[in-house]
Amino acid sequence: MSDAAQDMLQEARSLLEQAAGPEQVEEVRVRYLGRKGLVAGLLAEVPKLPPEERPAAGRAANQTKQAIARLVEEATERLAAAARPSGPRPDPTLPPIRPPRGHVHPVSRTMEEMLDIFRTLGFESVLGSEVETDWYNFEALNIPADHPARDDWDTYYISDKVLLRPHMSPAQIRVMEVRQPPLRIVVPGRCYRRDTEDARHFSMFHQLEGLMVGEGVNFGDLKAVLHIFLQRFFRAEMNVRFEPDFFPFTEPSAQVHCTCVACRAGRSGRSQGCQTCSYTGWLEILGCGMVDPNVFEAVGYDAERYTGFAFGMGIDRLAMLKHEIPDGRLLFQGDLRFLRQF
Ligand code: 2NL
Repeated sequence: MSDAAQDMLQEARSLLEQAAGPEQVEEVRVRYLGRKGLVAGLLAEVPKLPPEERPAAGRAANQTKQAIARLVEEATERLAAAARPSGPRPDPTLPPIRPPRGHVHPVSRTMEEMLDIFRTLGFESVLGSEVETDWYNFEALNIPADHPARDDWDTYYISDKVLLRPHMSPAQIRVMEVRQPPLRIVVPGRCYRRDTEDARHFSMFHQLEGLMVGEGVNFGDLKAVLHIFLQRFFRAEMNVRFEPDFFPFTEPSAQVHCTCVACRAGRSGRSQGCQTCSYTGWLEILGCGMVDPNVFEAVGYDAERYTGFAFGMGIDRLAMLKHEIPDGRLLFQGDLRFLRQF
């Protein structure tokens, strides 16, 4: 093969090896094998040579042409192979891969269940803000600045007069400010308290408060609503016990106890109790009372005409009792091995 033909083949080979796509291979093919390409130029030179050199030159030119054509084919095949997906082909008859599906958190579920029960008793649910002012958190609730009861709700302050709510009452005050009785509302949500965390105390927790205001609303109504609620929530017959207590915003106030849901001592004939009820047979389940007239005055209600009751209970605590969760911190640590059980 002539030097010129040799060089041409070498050059074409190196260009084809570097080709990164079919367009580049095609460019090389046109450059060498096209009608006006370099190989055609080589062949056109043959008749101009002395007669004895023509056969060899012609053979060299034709061999170069075939060699480059083969290289072009190889390069095309190499690029096609690289572009083909590797591994097994997808099977379109298989069911689709579904993204993992989450589910409702046990505290949210408990909250929904509670709201459902109160809804059947005529209570609508209302939401409020987690950041509230001193007025809604304390002043309107008959807790003046120097009152020792403030210590019970010591919480996180954002400024002198703005703080994270330590209970759900602010949302209820806001509803009373803009609506007249009769009123039946429940407000669920997150609250904050400065607390040392343990199995039953958290600096963030969920509470549900309720309020009923109207003419002639009395303590008997309060007892009936709470008794019905507890029996529906725990799906069991329950004894309830009201014990005098104190809250600045209710008078009289009571602490409500109910049959221990873990051992049902008292209702089952057993009387020993268990660890959950500290061997008393009773669970301290919520606080309540008749709304203090000072609260009605703060929101502009006629305290001579209207009476009402209010109550508050921990949603996390009810979820723990219902599902026998021994340590409430499990609810908020986000460990899916725990949460997937609900
Ligand atoms: C408890 C007790 C309670 C209330 C909350 C309330 C709200 C207004 C007016 C009067 Cl707007 N009272 N809320 C009343 C009694 C008890 O919660 O032990 N919570 C964990």
